[in-house]
Amino acid sequence: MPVPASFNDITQDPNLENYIGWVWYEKEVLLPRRWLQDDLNTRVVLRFGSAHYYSIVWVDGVQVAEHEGGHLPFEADISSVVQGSPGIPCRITVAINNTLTPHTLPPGSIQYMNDVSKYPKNYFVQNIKFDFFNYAGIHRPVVLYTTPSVYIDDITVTTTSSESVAMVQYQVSVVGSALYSLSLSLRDQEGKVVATGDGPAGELKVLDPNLWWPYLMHENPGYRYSLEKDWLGQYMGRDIAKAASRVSEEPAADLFHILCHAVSFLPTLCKTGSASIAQAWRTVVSSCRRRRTGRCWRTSTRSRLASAPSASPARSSSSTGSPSTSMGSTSTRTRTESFGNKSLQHHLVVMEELVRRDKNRPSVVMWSVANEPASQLPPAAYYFKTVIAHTKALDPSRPVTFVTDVNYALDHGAPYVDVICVNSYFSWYHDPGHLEVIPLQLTTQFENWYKTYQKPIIQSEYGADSVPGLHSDPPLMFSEEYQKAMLKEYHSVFDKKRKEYVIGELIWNFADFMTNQGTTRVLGNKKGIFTRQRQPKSAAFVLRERYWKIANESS
Ligand code: BDP
Repeated sequence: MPVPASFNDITQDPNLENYIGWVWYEKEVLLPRRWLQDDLNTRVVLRFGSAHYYSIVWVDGVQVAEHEGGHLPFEADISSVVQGSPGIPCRITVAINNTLTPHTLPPGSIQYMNDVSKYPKNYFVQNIKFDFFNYAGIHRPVVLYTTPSVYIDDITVTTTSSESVAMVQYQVSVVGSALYSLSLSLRDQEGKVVATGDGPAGELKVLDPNLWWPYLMHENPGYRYSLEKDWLGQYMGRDIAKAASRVSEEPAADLFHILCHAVSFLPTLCKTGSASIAQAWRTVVSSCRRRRTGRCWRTSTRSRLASAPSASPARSSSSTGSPSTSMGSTSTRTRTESFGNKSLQHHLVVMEELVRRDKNRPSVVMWSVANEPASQLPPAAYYFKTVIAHTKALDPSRPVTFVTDVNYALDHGAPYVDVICVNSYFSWYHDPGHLEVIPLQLTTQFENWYKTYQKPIIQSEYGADSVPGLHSDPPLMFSEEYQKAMLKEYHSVFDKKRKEYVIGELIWNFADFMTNQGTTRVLGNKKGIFTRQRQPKSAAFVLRERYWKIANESS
């Protein structure tokens, strides 16, 4: 099986496509001799970009890692296993289980079908209520790398800025020795040093900073500074390491109002499942730039981010959002169970992993901890209070939210978010075919949320399926014309509320994507404004025109 890849989409075997349970990967690798000479104090690390869902890793039969969670990186120091055996290949074995339970993120459950008159013996199905195909396997690259045994484990950079000065706070965590020296230089895009600092924590001052702007908004968008660390570590009296590394740092601006017009995104590609994430992103960025269809992405469910709210993989089941989707219903018991302590503890760890991976990406503007959870259930209050407080403690510099589709009066999580993110499907799941109800229902939705919480609101999903090439005049559901007409109705309300408290609109979805099979899904979800092959539908041109107009108004 190729790595990285979703094993589901690689062959034509339906059993592999729908496989649930343990899969095994194994590979022998010959490590460079210079990594394995003890006196160099080399630390050898095995890193997985992500593996879905629960993984156990062995090197030469010795267990080196165990990881729960399908979307974030994990790694293991394997030095003690591989040191001292130069010239002998080491065997890396990985067991991965993609079974979802009420405590995984996203949650799911296994249902055994015991009626032998209907199903073969030991027959079971995985019940999920989220709307994407549960791709599995080693989804991101696996790498072996080395560091000295004194090494930089983590770096945190935060910025504040005004027109004439930017402050860059940094914190560098060095592991392996208390004896080291560290100096930092901040370089501008032309390579000129604009500020320097010493020691593991401090503040750099940049006069007349070039602030970062999204493209379309500025003649010099995406300006980047580089933070270069030069350090010398000492271990047992010996100099063992000298390293320089770079992170990008872009002084952030308060961009919400002007930024948040674009797409929600599920990073799957045609026939590559959830893998090839770099390529998936390249196509999103390229489509959005070249076709001018957005400058902000809400990354949903798979938690890789761009200039947008970043999402944890938590997608619970919701009560009201998509009653007609074909995901099979998750019982109230499962949903309540998913708010228990076991799920909560796991969720806190997932947020730690997500924030650790992405906190230094200046284009991440907000963390989202869940999509459409059953936040009408009372245990949601404590659950979201805790997850949101934990995320804020991990990163006090960004707002935190989750995406709701629950009625404003019933939602137990909303009091804890900084920005209300609402999904709604007027004229689709509610009042299907009745485009004329959108203005009234959407206006009421916004006014109710604002009246209750006085917080800024983002419409984090709205949309309609369209089968590319299907046309109808007058616009009927599933035609390209209907998708366009739906947009027009939503946009007229956004335009009225945009000047007040509605600070963003994110259509569902960037591109069509694969889901479980069901009676409302035609080879997947067709709410994309692009096809799965990234070709534009008519709706993409409507959005292009709109975002151009908004960008010009605000520049
Ligand atoms: C929303 C979900 C999204 C679905 C969408 C839909 O958040 O994941 O794909 O509905 O049904 O409620 O198209």
